[in-house]
Amino acid sequence: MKTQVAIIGAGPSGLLLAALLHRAGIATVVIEQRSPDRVLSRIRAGVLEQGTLDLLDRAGVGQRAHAQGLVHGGFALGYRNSEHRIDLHALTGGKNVMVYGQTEVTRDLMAARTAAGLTTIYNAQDVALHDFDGATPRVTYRTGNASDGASHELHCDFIAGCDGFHGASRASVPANALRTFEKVYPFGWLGVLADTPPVAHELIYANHERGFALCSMRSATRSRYYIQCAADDKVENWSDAAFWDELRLRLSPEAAQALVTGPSIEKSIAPLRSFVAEPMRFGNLFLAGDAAHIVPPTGAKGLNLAASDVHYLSSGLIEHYADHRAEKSSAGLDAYSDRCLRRVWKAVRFSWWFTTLMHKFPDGGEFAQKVQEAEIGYLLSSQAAATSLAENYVGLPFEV
Ligand code: RFL
Ligand code: PHB
Repeated sequence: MKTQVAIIGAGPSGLLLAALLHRAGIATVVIEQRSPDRVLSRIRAGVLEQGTLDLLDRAGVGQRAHAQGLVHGGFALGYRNSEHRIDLHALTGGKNVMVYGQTEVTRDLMAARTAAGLTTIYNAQDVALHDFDGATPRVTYRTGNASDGASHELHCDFIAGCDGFHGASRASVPANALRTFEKVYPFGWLGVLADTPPVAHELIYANHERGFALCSMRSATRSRYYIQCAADDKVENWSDAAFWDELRLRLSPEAAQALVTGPSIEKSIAPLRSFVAEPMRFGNLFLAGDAAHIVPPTGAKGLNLAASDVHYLSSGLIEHYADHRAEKSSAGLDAYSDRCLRRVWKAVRFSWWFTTLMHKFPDGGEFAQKVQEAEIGYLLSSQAAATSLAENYVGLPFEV
């Protein structure tokens, strides 16, 4: 089999890239390790920046987000028994974010791909990348069951590694060609999804002496809540009742009173880490999204960074294929890694800062605790400090 761009991974990065390239007449094959249901069962991001929404529109898949997504012009910062509103809209000169789940973004992209009759190979096993340092890259994989599955080979011009943090793409780059930077935080997030009305119209990010809590949502009838937990905690340790009790303790009395509880429909623990791999290009292999970088979810930046990588990669590839000269333009592709990394590091900084501000650090000591209190006090009393938070939260601009 032959295509122009082989895309590894059918998460939001891979499917969005495929949709943008399809609009420009570029052929892609998407190869995914899991089943479509498994991909859609992951409950992850909830907040989209305007730039991400613009890209969904450009890919022709933004209609349902506009119809069903919730536009938020602010969020609440919970601290010392009360909530303080951060007015994103006023502080950024009119910008908002949209609350629309990653699962729905993925579902919309999958539906558009199916409607266009394009190939996604699900349940691919032993996905391996070859010869991407030369002009004729290949991807091999197997389909069918483990013992008698059929082997396949896909030839392409470029490979896009969109297969997340644990994928095959970054792992196939020689170690001496890669520099990695990592910070693992000494706690995780325990998340619960429930068919209950959200506690408030906007998100609440709460700093509490018992640990961080976040009240988010998916719709007017579906809530998503998180509480900081120990890094080695297990979901089995948390009954629904224990989760709701702990969440209530970390909210203001008014919010605790307003909280509507119900049975969880999903419960999971996510570790928190910051990670960047540099560069994001190796010959004709390009890494995008979580395959290249991870941020802790506090700043709501992971999916949005994946989208900005895809923006730069799709424009580089479109420019390359649109050029009909024998020596094709590669300016956009050559600039890809540096352009992405400049925006990635700003989001890494912001996500680290907001995580440090809002969580209880088990071995932080009294000095760190005092500095955290002073910083929250500063944020709540200084328009300059709140503006910096708001500008980063709604998303820094893409480079042109
Ligand atoms: P994904 O979503 O991990 O998709 C990668 C896909 O590749 C497949 N795969 C392979 N396919 C073929 N061969 C292999 N060897 C493969 N290995 C893996 C996988 O099955 C999968 O389908 O990466 P992608 O597309 O780069 O998307 C990144 C986002 O998923 C991630 O950054 C966000 O979810 C992060 N995140 C948030 N981001 C935001 O922008 N806003 C948020 O509000 C937000 N909240 C969150 C989050 C992440 C969280 N967790 C669980 C870490 C909240 C949480 C709790
Ligand atoms: C979510 O709704 O899942 C969500 C919202 C904001 C975050 C992280 C996760 O910062």
